[in-house]
Amino acid sequence: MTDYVVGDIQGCLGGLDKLLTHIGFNPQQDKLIAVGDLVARGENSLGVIELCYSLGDSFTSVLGNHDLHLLTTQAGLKEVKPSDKLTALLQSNKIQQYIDWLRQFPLAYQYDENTLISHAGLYPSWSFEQAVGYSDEIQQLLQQPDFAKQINKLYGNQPYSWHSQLTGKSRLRFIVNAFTRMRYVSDHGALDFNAKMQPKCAPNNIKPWFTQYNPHLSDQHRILFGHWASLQGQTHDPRFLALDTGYVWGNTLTCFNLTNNNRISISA
Ligand SMILES: [Mn+2]
Repeated sequence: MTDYVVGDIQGCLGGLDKLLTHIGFNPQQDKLIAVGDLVARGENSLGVIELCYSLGDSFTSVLGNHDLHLLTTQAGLKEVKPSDKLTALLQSNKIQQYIDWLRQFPLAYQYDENTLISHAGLYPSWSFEQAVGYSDEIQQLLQQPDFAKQINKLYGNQPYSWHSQLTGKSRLRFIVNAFTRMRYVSDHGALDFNAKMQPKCAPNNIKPWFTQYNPHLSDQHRILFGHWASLQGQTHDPRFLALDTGYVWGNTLTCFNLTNNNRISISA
């Protein structure tokens, strides 16, 4: 009975297969939790979705920016980008079933009292409880019949900072951006969507979200996230576990064993 969290798979079926074999994953006993970005860019997004779907209750995920993009693309609200290599998935006769399966996943998943999983991380002024509540707001939206239209309205960068008084579209847009697109945050709490470099190359006015002080976190907390391949799995703080190690770019696919705290990576 082992629970694993896997980094960004991004359509890399070969990598996922290899990793599951390597860890001896047994869907009768073990559980796989993905940090999102299941699809896009890799060679077989359809195969990844088929495999994860087939795991039934042994699989769960949080949604990443590419997963949300799939929902709006499938609804015809966004152009299909050839570089995403989503054609086979979009043409699958089970696509509707897969979309309905994806849209039941949250943006943030609290695994236990001290462990939170989301695609991009935890906005520095949010507690776990707040994060889960904000994630629920989006999950409710994803249950609406016109979910794709609603999600499509949330594309955009503003507002850059969070206030608890935010309402309507601005509030929901910030929540989606914090959970699926965040990397750097300014000292005033503003998200920076342009910077994707390694922290040692970053300008002084922005810091990785996980180095900005969060008053709600203690040494016991841990946050598992993906989305940021240029970190190469390094945050230099044991509370923050960066699991996107860029398999789709020829590097490694990483998973974290929540039972014994081991990190396992396989090479592309
Ligand atoms: Mn991402």
